[in-house]
Amino acid sequence: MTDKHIYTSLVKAKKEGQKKFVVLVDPDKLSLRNLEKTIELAAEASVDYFFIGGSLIVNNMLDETLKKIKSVAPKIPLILFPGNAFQLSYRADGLLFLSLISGRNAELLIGKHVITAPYLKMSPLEILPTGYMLVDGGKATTVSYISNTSPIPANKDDIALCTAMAGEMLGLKLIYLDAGSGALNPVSESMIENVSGATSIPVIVGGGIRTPEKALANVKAGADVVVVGNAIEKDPTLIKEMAAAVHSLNSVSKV
Ligand code: 1GP
Repeated sequence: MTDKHIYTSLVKAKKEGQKKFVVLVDPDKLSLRNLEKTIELAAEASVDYFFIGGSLIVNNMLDETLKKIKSVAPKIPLILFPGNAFQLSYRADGLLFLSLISGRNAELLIGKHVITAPYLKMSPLEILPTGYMLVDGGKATTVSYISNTSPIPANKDDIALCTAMAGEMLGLKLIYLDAGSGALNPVSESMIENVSGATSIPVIVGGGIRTPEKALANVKAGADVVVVGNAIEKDPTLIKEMAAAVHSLNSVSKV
């Protein structure tokens, strides 16, 4: 366990205008060799966190992946981003306890949470209650299919804003705006601006971010945390530029 204060550090960073960059690792998609390279590059680029998860983890690599990351980059906290209730491992530091607030599937709003609560209560993981909002990214996603929910239309900033406000009022601690893995269109800057302007909790943004320019535009629009998965799986060397783009605002705000 490297960090038991993930949420405290996220809130502090938000207050100070320090932006965080996350590499999402889907244990199903990376070979162990690629994984090692990705972790080394992430450590060099001062990536802030790893999110570990996928909609379906079918190859039983979750524990192996966590073990590998811990051995190569022990200082970067590992946060589970579970696609379902089975994606649990005590090797991680924290867990996004996701409530799919953009959808109307009661199981994913509260049902699965009731089932997993006693296990999580006993676990050493830091639990991070997260309002998860799926936004239309221009193509059907696994999450949308599996969850049997429709995403928020990409141009409906008002729906996103009210959903995030309600999530915060319900006591959720983080908002995650996600266009879905490999989205054709990432979440728009205007939606990010609206959501972050209407809430005071940290806002995580991911899905379809392929360039450092878009990562930078997102933090300028108000994202506190930027998550990239697919683009880095395809080209791990992107990590450096992506992290630098997100962190570039940090030095500006420190001056
Ligand atoms: C998906 O937000 C993540 O849930 C990351 O998406 O893989 O498209 O970067 P990408």
